[in-house]
Amino acid sequence: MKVLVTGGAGFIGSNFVRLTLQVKPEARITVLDALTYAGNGESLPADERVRLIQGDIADPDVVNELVKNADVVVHFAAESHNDNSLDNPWPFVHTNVVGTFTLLEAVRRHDVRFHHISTDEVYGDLELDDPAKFTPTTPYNPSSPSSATKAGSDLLVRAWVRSFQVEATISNCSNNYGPLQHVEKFIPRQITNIIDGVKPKLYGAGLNVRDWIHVDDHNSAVWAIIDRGRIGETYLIGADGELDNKTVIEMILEVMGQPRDAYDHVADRPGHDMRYAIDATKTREELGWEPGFRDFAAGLADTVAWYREHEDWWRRQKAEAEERYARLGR
Ligand code: NAD
Ligand code: TDX
Repeated sequence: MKVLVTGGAGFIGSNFVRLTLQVKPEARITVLDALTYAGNGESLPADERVRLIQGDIADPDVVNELVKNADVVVHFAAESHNDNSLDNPWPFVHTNVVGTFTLLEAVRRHDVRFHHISTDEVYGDLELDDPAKFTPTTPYNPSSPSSATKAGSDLLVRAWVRSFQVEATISNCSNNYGPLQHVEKFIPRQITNIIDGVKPKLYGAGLNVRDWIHVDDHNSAVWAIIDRGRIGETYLIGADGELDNKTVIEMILEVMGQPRDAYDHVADRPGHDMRYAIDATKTREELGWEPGFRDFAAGLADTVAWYREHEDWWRRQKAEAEERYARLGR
């Protein structure tokens, strides 16, 4: 099986490549990645079954050539950070919308199976006391330029399935944690701050809730969808991991041997979504998928250990990421 992984030098994509080598040892993997600030070739394992092509998913020539030779395209490439989209939305429109369009045109032309990786933030947010969670029929209601461009890309996929019979599926997953995540994101930012002797930074009061899932559980669900999912369907991926940000910061501090209150409150993110929560019943019942990581505290401790052991991997990103936060006042 020839698998084309877009964005495979990023956080979730590189973990997907690693998982694929284990669960599909016969697969040959081509990673197409622009190696933006968020991509790192060193995240990929050195293995003769994996090759990295540096290129832009919005470049039809590069995309056509690679899609033509693939059996399945798994599309992770994206601009993925909300704070950056508030600073400069254009790369989000380029990659998330134009890039996804370019891939869809190529899979349509060459009749190749496509799986689109999306996010729960396309549904907007929930109130803290809302008994409902997001389901595959929740109306789209994105808040930020990042979520709006991801929502736009999902709608393009749906239209290409219906109008052009493209063989595609979509997954919308909740917040991922684990190794190889860029230090701009919430959990790695706090871990690496503490390693550097800097206090963690909590936006606003920290009551916002995210539904945490280990990156390997996200990726095992992606394979379940590619293997057994129905064409044209949307599958939600989540592991019932709701926690507020204040609690997560306190847990990180505790794992790292610091007082639980040794963090700073900083300015809130404009338009900050209050709560995300996934109902993954359809994915569990229809595909027989179950998350393997059920103990967030243990997964967090492993993640802390990974960042302690891989300073050479993240050190290069850290100063630049903190400079961007300093400009945003966060
Ligand atoms: P990431 O920012 O770590 O990685 C994105 C990768 O895409 C990088 O390697 C980058 O170089 C590459 N890329 C960006 N623009 C490109 C372009 N024009 N052409 C080719 N490559 C390009 O992101 P991530 O956290 O790994 O997220 C991957 C996907 O999963 C995204 O679609 C995101 O919306 C989705 N998702 C993420 C989360 C999360 O918690 N991180 C949760 C749900 C869904
Ligand atoms: O320093 C921080 N302090 C803080 O309190 C940072 C960086 C974040 N936060 C808060 C904001 C959010 O409520 O933590 C929460 C998580 O923030 P992010 O890691 O930026 O993730 P989020 O905005 O929830 O978006 C994530 O989930 C949806 C992914 O980054 C997206 O790619 C995915 O689409």
